Amino acid sequence: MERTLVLLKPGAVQRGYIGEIITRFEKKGLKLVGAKMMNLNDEILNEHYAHLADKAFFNDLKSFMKSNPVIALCWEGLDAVSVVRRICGTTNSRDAELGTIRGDLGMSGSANLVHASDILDNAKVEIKRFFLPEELFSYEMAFCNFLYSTDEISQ
Ligand code: IDP
Ligand code: MG
Repeated sequence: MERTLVLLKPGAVQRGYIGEIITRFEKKGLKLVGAKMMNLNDEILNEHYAHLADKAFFNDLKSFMKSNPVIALCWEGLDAVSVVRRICGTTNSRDAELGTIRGDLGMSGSANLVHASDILDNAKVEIKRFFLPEELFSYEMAFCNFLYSTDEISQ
């Protein structure tokens, strides 16, 4: 099973979509193994968005991410990284497929409601960036035999 990081960005918190977005991941069958509200600062954002440091929108993006608290979530499941990315949709909400979080709930290429780790190696780094080990939980889902086949559960 993989774990991946999701951030509910300031727009999701302000617009009252925390429940709506969490429900989409829950309904899919992902297991929530970590959740907390946080105020982000330059230190964590400079790391988290290091791949965008040379972009003209970098400072605006950081200001936006600091404008309100975010919700950090860690989801677990088979192929969780790619499954969560597909539930979120492509970066620009106006282009994102209908049925995705960004495609259904947003209009912006920047204020696009959610962050989701893009690949497994980055997910591992990002989960450590946002969660202490004791803030992550391991537990059995009582219905996992109905969510996965026996061979999938062991992956
Ligand atoms: P992702 O969130 O879909 O993985 P990234 O390319 O990693 O997309 O960009 C991180 C975040 O930076 C995006 O989610 C979005 O908030 C912001 N961003 C990306 N491209 C643009 C842009 O062209 N203009 C403004 N903001 C952008
Ligand atoms: Mg990204």
